[in-house]
Amino acid sequence: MKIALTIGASDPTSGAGIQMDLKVFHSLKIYGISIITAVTAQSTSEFFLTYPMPVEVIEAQFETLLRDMKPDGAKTGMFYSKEALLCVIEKIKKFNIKKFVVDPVIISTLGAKLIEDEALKILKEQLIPLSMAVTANIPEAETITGVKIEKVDDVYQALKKLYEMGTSLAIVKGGHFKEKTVDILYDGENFYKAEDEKYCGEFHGTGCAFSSAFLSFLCLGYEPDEALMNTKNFVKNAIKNALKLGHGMRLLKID
Ligand code: PXL
Repeated sequence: MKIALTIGASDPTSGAGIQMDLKVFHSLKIYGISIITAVTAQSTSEFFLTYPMPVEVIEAQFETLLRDMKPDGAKTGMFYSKEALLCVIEKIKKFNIKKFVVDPVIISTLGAKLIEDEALKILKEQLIPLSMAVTANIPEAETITGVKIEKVDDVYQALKKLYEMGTSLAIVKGGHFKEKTVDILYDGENFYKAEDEKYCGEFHGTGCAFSSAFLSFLCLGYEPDEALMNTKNFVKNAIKNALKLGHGMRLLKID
């Protein structure tokens, strides 16, 4: 059985963060393991606080777990602190994780800041160059690349910049466009486009579901363009069947 590692924060709703990633891995028949960088207190309608894990605890999770199990791939989500990020960078290098997907988590759907400013600079300069893929939504791609994205064509420019920052597969998810969703992947040579109709409503955790599904398909041996199409379909179904279980955002249904 393939093993995928998620490195990120706990979301008590299970709608995002490591809980969501583990559900996605399980659904795609991959054994999921996890390392926690921070604990959040949040609901579907309120983001209350972030408690960053002490860096010694993050380090201990890596050393203990990865001495025993070798993941086929890994992804990162929320780091919050600069110390957490620097520790993860060191461990990704040390344990030589090749299939490595970065979900550049910056702000939560409810507007909470999920990364310190100093850490964001390190994410761009030191984490992205280690990655096989970066999965950014439009606001994240704008922040990281400095390209203002107003129409689909602007995405191509942002993708080139993202690729130049050192990833092998730059992905910008276009869920934030009005009539349709367009996800585009750039591998340095070709652009691959996955288009779909857009579902209305406020959903929690689509970015986490996308990045963990994409990593899963890479671990299962799919080529990047096939992995993109499969991921698109997977996330689309989870959004189509989303559940209103709390008072706020709907939660994706992972079967
Ligand atoms: O979707 C980004 C994200 C990642 N990780 C955690 C989150 C969120 C968004 O709320 O809470 C823990």
